[in-house]
Amino acid sequence: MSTCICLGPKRAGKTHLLKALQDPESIDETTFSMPTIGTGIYRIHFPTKSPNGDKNKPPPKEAPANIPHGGKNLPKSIQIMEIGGSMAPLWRQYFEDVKKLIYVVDTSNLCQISAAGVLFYSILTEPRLQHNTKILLVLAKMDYSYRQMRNEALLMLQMQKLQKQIRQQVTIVEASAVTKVGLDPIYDWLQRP
Ligand SMILES: Nc1nc2c(ncn2[C@@H]2O[C@H](COP(=O)(O)OP(=O)(O)O)[C@@H](O)[C@H]2O)c(=O)[nH]1
Ligand SMILES: [Mg+2]
Repeated sequence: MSTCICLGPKRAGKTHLLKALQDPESIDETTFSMPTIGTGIYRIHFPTKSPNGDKNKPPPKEAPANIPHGGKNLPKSIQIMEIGGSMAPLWRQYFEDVKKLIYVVDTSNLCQISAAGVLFYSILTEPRLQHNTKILLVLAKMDYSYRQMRNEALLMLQMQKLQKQIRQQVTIVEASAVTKVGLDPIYDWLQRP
């Protein structure tokens, strides 16, 4: 079975982001996540896009999501596996048949960001992720005023150099689990085949 996995350094914001995607209301600036030990599984239901409804709200569990997206048969939910940051040496065990890979970087953590780029590079050069894996880079915690701006963050991650050396197309989204910025493009990316 093909999978979607979420990776990134410790405390980058993976759990917060996945919980916010599951239920935007469950996260605010006071929410605290314990470090993920091992792995965690999140089933994310895509919000139905009604013209006047709250786009960020996932559909109620029972009601069928009956608004097809442009007539296409897009999935209504997706399962994502978070692999805890402390498991980085073991990430490779999970690289079999990965369809989508989300890499989360904390833009407010200057000490971590360069190392996060090195780790990202080592993932993208992994042979099993060369062909059918779609990559999403999430610049997380964009609500912090002292975060790195998009361009600085990409510079510190050495994205330009990295994109020249890898085959995969990397989609980049700025996001915050607190303000919900960026959740919509992430839903779209997850839902696309
Ligand atoms: N302000 C803010 N803080 C966040 C956000 N995401 C995560 N955090 C904080 O960072 C901590 C670690 O996040 P967590 O999701 O557990 O990181 P993980 O180790 O990558 O799963 C959380 O306890 C929050 O305090 C965000 O979008 N905005
Ligand atoms: Mg976690």
